[in-house]
Amino acid sequence: MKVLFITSNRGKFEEARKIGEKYGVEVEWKREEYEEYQGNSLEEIAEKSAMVLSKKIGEPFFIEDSGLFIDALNGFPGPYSSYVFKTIGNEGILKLMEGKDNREARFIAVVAYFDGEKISTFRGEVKGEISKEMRGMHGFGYDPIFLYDGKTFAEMGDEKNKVSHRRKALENFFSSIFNQ
Ligand code: ITT
Repeated sequence: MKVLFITSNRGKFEEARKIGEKYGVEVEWKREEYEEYQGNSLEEIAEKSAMVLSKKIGEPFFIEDSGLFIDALNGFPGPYSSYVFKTIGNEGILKLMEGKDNREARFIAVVAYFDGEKISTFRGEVKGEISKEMRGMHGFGYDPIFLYDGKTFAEMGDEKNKVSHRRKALENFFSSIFNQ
């Protein structure tokens, strides 16, 4: 079974491809920037963006919207994670976190799947902490500053794929759509 993943982010695609393999799903990359609908929740953004894309793409596809939510910053950068990463990056986040005792954070991923007729969404979440400095060479985005069980996601390599928010969202998605 093949399914199209529309994303501009190679890191996301690589992670999804490996997870798909375990489900016998071949995840095919359609590298495309699309206009991301703005909204207050990842579900709203993913669903509305998929709706716009479905008018253009005639076959089944999924997109995934994700973000880092930091407790001490009231959930920032949340739905703005992509923009914040491109502007202030990991160094900027570490600066904002200087002097903060509560370093708890969550990654959340929402998959929106268009089956040719309707859109369904699937969610995944992982809890961790913001590190004090960047560590590790693997992964992408905020991985070097996201601590899970004493290691950053960027230090975990493929181990990250066992516990990530994307893994959980995709598992929900693959198991409910392709495992029937
Ligand atoms: P799309 O084309 O799929 O939208 P994007 O990179 O713009 O790709 P998002 O809008 O979902 O993705 O923004 C998510 C941001 O959060 C982006 O900067 C990612 O680098 C970061 N992010 C998401 N998942 C991550 C993960 O597993 N590890 C590290 N950073 C992550």
